[in-house]
Amino acid sequence: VKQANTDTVKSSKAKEVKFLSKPLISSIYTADPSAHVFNGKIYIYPSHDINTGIPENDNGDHFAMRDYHILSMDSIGGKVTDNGVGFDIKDIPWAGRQLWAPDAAYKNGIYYLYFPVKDKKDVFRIGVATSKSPVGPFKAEPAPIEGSFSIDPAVFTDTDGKTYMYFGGIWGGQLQRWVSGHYDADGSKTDLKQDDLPAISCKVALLKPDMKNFDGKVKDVVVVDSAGKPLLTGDRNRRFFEGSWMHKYNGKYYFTYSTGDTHLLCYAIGDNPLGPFTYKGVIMKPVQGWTTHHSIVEIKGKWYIFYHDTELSGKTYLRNVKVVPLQHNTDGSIVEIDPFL
Ligand code: FUB
Repeated sequence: VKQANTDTVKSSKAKEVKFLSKPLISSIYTADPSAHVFNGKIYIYPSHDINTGIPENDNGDHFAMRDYHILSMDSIGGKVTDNGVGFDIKDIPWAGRQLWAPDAAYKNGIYYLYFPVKDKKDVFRIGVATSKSPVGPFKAEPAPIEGSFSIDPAVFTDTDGKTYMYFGGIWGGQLQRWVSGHYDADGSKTDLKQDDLPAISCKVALLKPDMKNFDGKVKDVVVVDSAGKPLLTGDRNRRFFEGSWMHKYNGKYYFTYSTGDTHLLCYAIGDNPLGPFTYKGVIMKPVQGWTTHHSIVEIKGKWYIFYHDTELSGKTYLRNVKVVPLQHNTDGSIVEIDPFL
């Protein structure tokens, strides 16, 4: 995530346009919506944006979120309930600052909340917390998931019961600082100036059956072009930046992600959850606001994309979540969405 604020320009322009969809909730600011259906009900696990007064910078310091409110609704278009604080940074023993985009999963009567937060050395790690209720309160494990780093966990359970975590984000999400396999505190702030190298990949790890540990090594999620070549760093309209998600449709694995500084949501298709994935196209054009982050979920036989923009505030760090239908064509391609009418 980067904080260059282009919102001022975009928000004044946005006053003249209509948005495709309305914010799901306006009493608090929410972002990065990870949506799931648990027991027939829709639950949304978003970031909870707050105004901290911290000046904007390229590391995203002003995204200094401190808790999560889990939202729920019985159906798309129905009443949205804010279930209050379900998890608080003060209850994470190892946390320093910046509680960013979460995800959740359910297994055997337990709900798992996965969250990225900077540790006390200012390094992003991913933690897990559990609850018997989908809306919390969640209790954090005493330490981050061993071997985890960076941001934006997205947890996918395949039809064979195996669960994978996709994670990572470059620039403010620090992924570029892990290319050696270890954290480089003095490493680059961005992926720029290395345009001819393969793009930095999103990461994926199989989760152990306990849902709290990685099973084996973290692997690269490689996105290739139609010729089978990995996308390059300079290919900024297509390369992975942050905010990944996985859904399975007609036996194919759809890896979707944000291109960050070019503000697109893209998709790439593979034959197995570990990839490689072949780049296919854009699923959503830029929204109002710098960041773009989504989840895709099937609800009662129809597919939806949850995302955020800055309609309510016009400020890049005070976002609001939305939902619109997502359409797969018969050939497996996805219909590109324009978030403005
Ligand atoms: O909400 C903080 C960060 O902004 C997320 O982790 C990124 O995906 C971007 O949406």
